[in-house]
Amino acid sequence: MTAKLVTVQRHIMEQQEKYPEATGAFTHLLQDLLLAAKIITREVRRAGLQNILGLTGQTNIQGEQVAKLDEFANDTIRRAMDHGGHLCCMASEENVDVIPIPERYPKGRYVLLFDPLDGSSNIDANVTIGTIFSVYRRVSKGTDGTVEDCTQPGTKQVAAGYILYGSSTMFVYTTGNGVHGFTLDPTIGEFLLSHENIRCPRKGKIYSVNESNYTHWDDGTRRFIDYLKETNPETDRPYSLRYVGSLVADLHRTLVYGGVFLYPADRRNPRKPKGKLRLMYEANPAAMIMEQAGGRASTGTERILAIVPEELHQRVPLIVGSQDDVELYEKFVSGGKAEEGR
Ligand code: AHM
Ligand code: MG
Repeated sequence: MTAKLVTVQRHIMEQQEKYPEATGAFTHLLQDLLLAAKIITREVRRAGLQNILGLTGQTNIQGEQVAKLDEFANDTIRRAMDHGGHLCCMASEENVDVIPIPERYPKGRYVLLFDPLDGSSNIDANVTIGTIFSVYRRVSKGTDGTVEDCTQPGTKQVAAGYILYGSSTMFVYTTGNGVHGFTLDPTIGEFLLSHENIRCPRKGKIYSVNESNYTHWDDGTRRFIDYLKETNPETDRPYSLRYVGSLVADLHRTLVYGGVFLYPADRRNPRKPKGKLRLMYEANPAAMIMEQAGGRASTGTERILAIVPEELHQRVPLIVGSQDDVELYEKFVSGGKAEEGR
């Protein structure tokens, strides 16, 4: 006998049954998102065969070039989510303002934040990309959601997850009861449970960072990376370096194999004084997932989930991964010695 067969829909319903007050709205919300995931998967898989690679010629709120697939993924999620009656508003990394629910549709009590296609600079080279999202409960009064609903601290997330368009498509999510992974079986169009209750190893052997930014980092970060390159007596070899350049892919590997992913602040780079990754669309969902798997997520000095957001598109340093590796980083940036982290 191999593992039990469970669809993601069934799993989500079983999770919700633990909450007697649940109305089913949240289950429907995730189901609508899964539809978008399947449609984006279809387009990503055929991207080289149709005219959807390359750039639209537009620049997004982040000042980055918008790829055609970015735009497609953003539109697909909006179209799948705006009419179900579960959301009061959405916010996307690709849009300047909060996305309202159109007048003609009912409004609900949840808020969806998402990066529709993370790692989009990798698309044309056929490298793994992903979608990453967070769900919150609305806090504002009135019918339409507001920016206040979209800028809650990460501790208020009711769910977080990502879809990884890799060698297979995976859906990984948490509602605060562990982290569960599902693999899309393209022959039946269903996500099936493949990774139940994922646990991030307490300590890893891999670090993941864009090291070309080394000269722009603070001393603690540089010393930490130098330290990881020394021989580790526990393994008799240095940490290995792996960097895809798609957060969702680097996060997934870190979750499964352990280790540490870093996108620190570039203190001497005026373009990235607070790092590159976005608190609301990338850091918070990554942090909830990692903490739920037994790992840790930090700016180096502060728990990611405890940050009180100042604005929708805020950037933060993100250091996420195995508990021991992230704690060791924190010791380095606070001026502690390497030996203390052993
Ligand atoms: P994007 O949301 O525009 O795709 O940018 C975010 C991406 C992350 O996926 C990845 O971790 C990071 O940017 C890579 O940045 P860099 O090219 O500076 O290493
Ligand atoms: Mg993006």
